[in-house]
Amino acid sequence: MITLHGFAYSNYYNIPKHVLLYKGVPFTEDLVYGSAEGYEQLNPARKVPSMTTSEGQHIAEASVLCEYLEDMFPEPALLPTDPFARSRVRQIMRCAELYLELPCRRLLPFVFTQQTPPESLCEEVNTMLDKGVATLSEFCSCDPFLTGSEFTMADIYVRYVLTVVDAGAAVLKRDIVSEIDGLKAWRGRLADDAISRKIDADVEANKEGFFAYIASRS
Ligand SMILES: N[C@@H](CCC(=O)N[C@@H](CS)C(=O)NCC(=O)O)C(=O)O
Repeated sequence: MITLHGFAYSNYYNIPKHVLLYKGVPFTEDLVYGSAEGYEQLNPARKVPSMTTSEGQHIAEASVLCEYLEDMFPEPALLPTDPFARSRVRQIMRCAELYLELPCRRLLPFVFTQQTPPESLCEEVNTMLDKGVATLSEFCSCDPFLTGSEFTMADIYVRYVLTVVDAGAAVLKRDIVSEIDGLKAWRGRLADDAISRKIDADVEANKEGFFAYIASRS
């Protein structure tokens, strides 16, 4: 059986977890933080999530896990069959990560410590966020799903990307979700789903443990 390693407070962990639940693939969860002894054998980069396949192979990187799961368990599909449509799903995922998640992640230390980030960092992050907003505004119809009528991997990916975006962009007094037409309503629709509700409940249940872990490391 597949084992998903990581912790529920991680937005990246929740991406393959949502995919596994959506596809109905049986899996077990291994609650572990990246600094745990031996974790480097699962992922040398010590990032969460990682996954162990039924054959005992280890894989890491959230988007790579998603692609693996799509290859291994094609139904229900999370990628369209048309190559261009598939590339659009991947482009949304990539741009949401590069231009929204990763820049906002740079602000998390300031969120956690309630300190003001340097102006130069804010400017860099704002520039990247503008690129992300432009891309998602251009390519997401949000009607009802990001790319239109089909629910895809992009819907899952962006849902969890946005948790870090909310936290980071708040420091800049930006509400990225409101800057992209239709995204707020799309987000509400997705949240009102049994899998999303389960994952959100698991996040809440791990909150105390996660902050205790962070405190133990500082
Ligand atoms: N590129 C990685 C990023 C994963 C990532 O940043 N995970 C965070 C938790 S949300 C982590 O492991 N942080 C620990 C660290 O950076 O040491 C992926 O797509 O899986």
